[in-house]
Amino acid sequence: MPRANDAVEAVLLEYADLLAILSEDRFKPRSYEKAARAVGGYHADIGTLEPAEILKIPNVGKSIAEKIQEFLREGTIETLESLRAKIPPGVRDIIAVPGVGPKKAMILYQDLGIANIDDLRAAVESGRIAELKGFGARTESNIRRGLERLQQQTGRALASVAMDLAEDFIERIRSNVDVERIDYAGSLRRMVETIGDVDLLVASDDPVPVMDAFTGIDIVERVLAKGEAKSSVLTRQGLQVDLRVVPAEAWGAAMIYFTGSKAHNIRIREMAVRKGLKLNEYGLFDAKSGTLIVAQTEQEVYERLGLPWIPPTMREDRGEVEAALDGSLPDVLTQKQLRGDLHTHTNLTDGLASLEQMLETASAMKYAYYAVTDHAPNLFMQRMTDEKMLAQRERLRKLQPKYPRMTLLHGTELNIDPEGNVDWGPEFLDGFDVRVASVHSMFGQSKDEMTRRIVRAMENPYVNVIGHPTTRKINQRQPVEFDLDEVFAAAARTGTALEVNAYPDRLDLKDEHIVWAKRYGVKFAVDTDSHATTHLDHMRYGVAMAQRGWLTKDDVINAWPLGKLRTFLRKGR
Ligand code: DGT
Ligand code: CA
Ligand code: CA
Ligand code: ZN
Repeated sequence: MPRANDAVEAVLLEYADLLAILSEDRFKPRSYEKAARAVGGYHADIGTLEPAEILKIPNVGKSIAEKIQEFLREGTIETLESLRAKIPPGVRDIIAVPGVGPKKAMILYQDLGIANIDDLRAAVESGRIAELKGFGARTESNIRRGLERLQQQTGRALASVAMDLAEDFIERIRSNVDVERIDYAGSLRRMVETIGDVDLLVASDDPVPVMDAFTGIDIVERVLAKGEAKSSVLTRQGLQVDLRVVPAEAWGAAMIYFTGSKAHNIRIREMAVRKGLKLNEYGLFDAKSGTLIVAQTEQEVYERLGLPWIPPTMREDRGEVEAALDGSLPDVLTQKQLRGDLHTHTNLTDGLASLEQMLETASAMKYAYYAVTDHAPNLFMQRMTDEKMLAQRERLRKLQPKYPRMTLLHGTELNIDPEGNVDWGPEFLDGFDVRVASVHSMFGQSKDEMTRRIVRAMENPYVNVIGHPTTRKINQRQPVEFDLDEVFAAAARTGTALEVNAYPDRLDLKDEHIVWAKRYGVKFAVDTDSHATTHLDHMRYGVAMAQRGWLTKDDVINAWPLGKLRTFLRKGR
């Protein structure tokens, strides 16, 4: 079962949005939003907590705790219902349009009766918005652009969202019917950064009960199609899930077919044809006689085509088939090869968990080293001071004996200012084991300025890793612009690693950029940027992105033994 935390997070976020639209209080919505994030990232299942324990969740005060309990007990919150009664649900969607915001959404609703995105689109087209008091032509064109961006985004879910959903479906189907095999395929298995729909594959000789179990799951909103071989449903969160039932004997061929990508499939099907074979979802056949040759495992099918097994994350027809043929397919990074995480936060800044909680969770991941990298002072919201940083270092040293197998590294996440400088001078920086540096402000600089800014930061002999280099947030914020060739060349030259940030909204650098940077000899750090204990598990998304970028353990500094890592971090100082 999924944790109740997700449902509570969603309901508190809705509460925050509705308050932002309806109340004059600027702080209250923010406190609900913070509580929502805290619950979402909390290590324990909130459904199992006693009231006193709920109060211990960061950012959850008495009033919010009571609402959470009411929700867990009743399935809803009375005061939320009364807020919901005041405005149509579509108004909440409007505040998600870049350029609108809660106050404007309320005016649009009150003055023009705009109650959903479609109304808003019509109003923009008719020019009515520019005439509204306090809006004007500029706001209207901002909203128009916001709507366009929204259109590009909708329909594709974050890989993490799709993964949680897929795993939930798999578990529920398994607990209801006896299936020989069940797994996810499609773009999710290839770990593309966003997912159009989830594709599930089941091996069974008895499809009817499987389909019944699938379409009967309570998070299914609508059944789009139901047959013996294939069914499709729409979930309540609006994501489509396809399920296909195949005979167990054809599992491997079906997995290859439905994992895709389409381009990869076409490539290997052509290879089959040239060998006088025929490849489809039922197996690999002799083209003339139609006799089945192999179908049961992916391995067998690839092998018969003269290829090694190709990891799903590489099946994009980006040269993997050619590389496999000439024996140069790299052994891409695996999660087991990672020896540590070099970018994580605690509640000393904006993390949700204490240092002790983060270390406990990290040690369960069997890391050989682990870096704590809380935000440096120039991110003013985080109220960091030199004293706090030094006190944390002291605390970390005291905790070290508890973890004989995991070396605790003290680091920080520096802020790269518009000129490329960072928070501290050499003396203070020297006290850290590792320093990540990231752009957290002035995203709108020109391409030249941004290039100079990042290169300058990398030339700092203490900056080891550039955190989330393009600062994009998938479906939320565009990447900043810089000259990729110049930055990648400088990263290689200065011995600065570029991050592959595993946080599912970021995935930054992304696959194409990784491939590109690797050609310059850049080294990478695959990090979670965790702000909660549950985030440490996001490493899988970073590993997948690294695989999609064809990285091996030699390219990734946190796959190296500590001694080699330490040498890299010294940057020749
Ligand atoms: P998505 O859902 O847009 O994120 O991307 P995919 O790759 O999951 O695409 P989807 O769901 O349409 O199909 C799943 C896989 O099934 C796809 O990767 C390859 C295979 N497939 C689907 N339709 C075709 C087809 O017409 N020809 C071939 N060769 N393969 C197909
Ligand atoms: Ca799909
Ligand atoms: Ca599909
Ligand atoms: Zn960070």
